Amino acid sequence: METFVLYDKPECPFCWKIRLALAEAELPAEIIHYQHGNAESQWLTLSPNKTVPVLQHGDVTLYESAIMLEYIADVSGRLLPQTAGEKALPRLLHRYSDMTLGVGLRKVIFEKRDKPEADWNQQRIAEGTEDFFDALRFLADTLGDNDYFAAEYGFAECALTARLGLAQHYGIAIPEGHANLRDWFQRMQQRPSYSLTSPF
Ligand SMILES: N[C@@H](CCC(=O)N[C@@H](CS)C(=O)NCC(=O)O)C(=O)O
Repeated sequence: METFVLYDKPECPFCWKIRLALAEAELPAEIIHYQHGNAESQWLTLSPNKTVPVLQHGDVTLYESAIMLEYIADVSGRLLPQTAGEKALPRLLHRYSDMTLGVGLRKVIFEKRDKPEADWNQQRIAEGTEDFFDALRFLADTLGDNDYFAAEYGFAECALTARLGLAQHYGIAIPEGHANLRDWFQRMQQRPSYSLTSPF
């Protein structure tokens, strides 16, 4: 199989999700920091959105992480269940991770990242944390007693593991009331893909 090339930023949740997908699908990949040396000028020509991740595979170039997940699933035959109905939930949860869970978390990270603690806006952090906790409730209910969000490891695991990994690093723990989600995250962190892809 031809090697994948991923233009990447370590702490970007979209990039981390793709690193996880590549690792879990056991696809060969070269990870390039998008701002290193020549990579920056190459990357700028590849992404019309000027965002990372960008994924190249042979003559295919992808610049939206949702499409990358679909491509990785198509190429590897992993990460998505078989039927249209079974595929719907992991796709929806992946979207939920980016569009809903990510909103509160982003507020907290942008407030804390690269700033001394004395400059943090605590109200903004509290608001972001509350939004994040609100979004977690739906995930805990959806997971229930299952090992994975779908029948097996897939899109939801890649997307949510990256978000929860970032949350943990920036001081937000999954509330104790969501024991199922805490256990799920612990299991995700024990997988080889986590240590292989974590920026922390
Ligand atoms: N919808 C895009 C969003 C990607 C995105 O927002 N990436 C951010 C980093 S997390 C980015 O590249 N920002 C510009 C920069 O860092 O220079 C995707 O899913 O791939």
